[in-house]
Amino acid sequence: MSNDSSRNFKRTLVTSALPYANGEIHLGHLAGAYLPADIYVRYLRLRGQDVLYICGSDEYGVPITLTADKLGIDPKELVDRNYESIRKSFEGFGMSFDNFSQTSREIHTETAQAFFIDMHAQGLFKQRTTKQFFSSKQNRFLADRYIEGTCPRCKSEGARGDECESCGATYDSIELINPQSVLDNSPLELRPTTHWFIPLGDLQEKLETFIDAHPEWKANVRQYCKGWFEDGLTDRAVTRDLSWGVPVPLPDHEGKVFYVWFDAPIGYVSATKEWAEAQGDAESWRQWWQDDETRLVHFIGKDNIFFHALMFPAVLMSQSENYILPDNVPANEFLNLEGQKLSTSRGFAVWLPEYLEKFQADPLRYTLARNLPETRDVDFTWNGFLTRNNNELGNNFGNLINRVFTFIHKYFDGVVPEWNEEMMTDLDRKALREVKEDLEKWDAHLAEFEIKAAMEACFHAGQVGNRYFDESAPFKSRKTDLERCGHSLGIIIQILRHLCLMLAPVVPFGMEKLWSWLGMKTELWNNGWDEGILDIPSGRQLGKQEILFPRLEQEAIEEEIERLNKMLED
Ligand code: B3M
Ligand code: ZN
Repeated sequence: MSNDSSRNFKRTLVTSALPYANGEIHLGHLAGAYLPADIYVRYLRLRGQDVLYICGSDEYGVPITLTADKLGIDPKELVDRNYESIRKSFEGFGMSFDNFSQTSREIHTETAQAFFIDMHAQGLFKQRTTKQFFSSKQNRFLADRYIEGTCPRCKSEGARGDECESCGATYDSIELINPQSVLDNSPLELRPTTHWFIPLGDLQEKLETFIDAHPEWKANVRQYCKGWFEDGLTDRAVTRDLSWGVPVPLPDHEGKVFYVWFDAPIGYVSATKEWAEAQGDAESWRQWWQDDETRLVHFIGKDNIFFHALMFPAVLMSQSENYILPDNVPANEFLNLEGQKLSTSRGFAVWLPEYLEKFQADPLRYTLARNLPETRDVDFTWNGFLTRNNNELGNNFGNLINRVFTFIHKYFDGVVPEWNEEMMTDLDRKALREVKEDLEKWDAHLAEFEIKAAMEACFHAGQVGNRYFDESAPFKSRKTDLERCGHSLGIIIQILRHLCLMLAPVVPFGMEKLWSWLGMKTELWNNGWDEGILDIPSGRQLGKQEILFPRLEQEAIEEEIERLNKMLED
């Protein structure tokens, strides 16, 4: 591979941010942490690299208990339900995780607790007592999200625990006037409570050295880190007074659990352990986390940078056992929808389960991949989706594939016609050279996480294929020079083989089919590259094709646009 940094590594561990099990997946999630990671992982598999792709749902935190309370069900029931639904829609979208776990599983409790105990035993945490609101009626401390009162600034009522919706002020909940529980309006009192803090301030120098060693990281990630260093890192509590979470594994600390951002990233480790156990080699997780020849890559959205670039590395470097640190944290910016910010609370989003009820995964994967928020926020529009599907996926790629296969089946019994060096013209050579160069560019860009640029090269190769088809005109030579006609088709089959490699990580459903129609013997996702870069010889029997990327009519998206418009009016 062209990537310099990958040369010293034996294997790559890729993670996508663990989605909160508090609702469904929407397009914003996909464009941020999921599709780019899946494309990258499929690319590595295609290139024959040893890669493990880990994810799972993030199942603790206050929003989960709030939702569960509202529905009158147990938090565990809620997260199990949501887990199942998220897992299913990721599967429909073609996410190729090696393991998709849950942080509410036993293996995660054990793993997260072991991380905590290790740091505690080394005396690395600071213990501090602060005052927090307590409901004597419910006999528990309340998180900010459960507290309401009079705004300390504008004095309006019904202000939330840490911010006022009337005046927009944010504050510490202890400043709130007449604090009450949102659950039963009972009055609250301040009581002392003890928590453990990770001393990020003390670790700042080490973290700066770590970030400085990665000038190749995306500018946005480095920029954010620089800002936090300038402000100075502060101690962060890793525990909370809640009932839903990983229990703090110390005596006499009932009612205390880990702060969800402490345990969630450890979920990557737990999910790897779970995977290793399922493989029948429980200890093999170590090679993915504790061997310096493993490269760790976290795909996330920009709102998760702090925790993946600083907080989790701080935890990893504080363990007494050796853990590798992330080699890269390719964070994406945000996706907007029809020119507006997504809003999950208002439901202004495109939800994956609903999308999959009506459409195929490939067109969405393609559309998002062509317009990823790699360096700036981008906009998704349904009309853009339609155009990409019909003009690019359909015309530039699908039609070309379909025309060539139809032609070969009709006039050459579906066998790759004779094509050879003696018959090569400048036109043939130029086309083959161009797609080869596109493939090389594609490869170099993907190795650097530059998916959009890789897609440009792929799109260009499609244009080369179409132009070659028109200019070599087998549909004319068929009547005048059947040998020339066959030779041209042989060349186009080579072009399709290039396209198949380049499109495979992005539209895997379609390309797995094309791969088999091309009569490839090896598994696409197990170093298919090595076969894919070789000529497809004359005489090979091709499979029977079908339409890969059907056209979509305007009506198909009208309903979606209307639904969103209505939501904006409400
Ligand atoms: N669940 C936040 C998010 O989905 C959080 C990520 C955890 S990654 C360890 O944006
Ligand atoms: Zn206010």
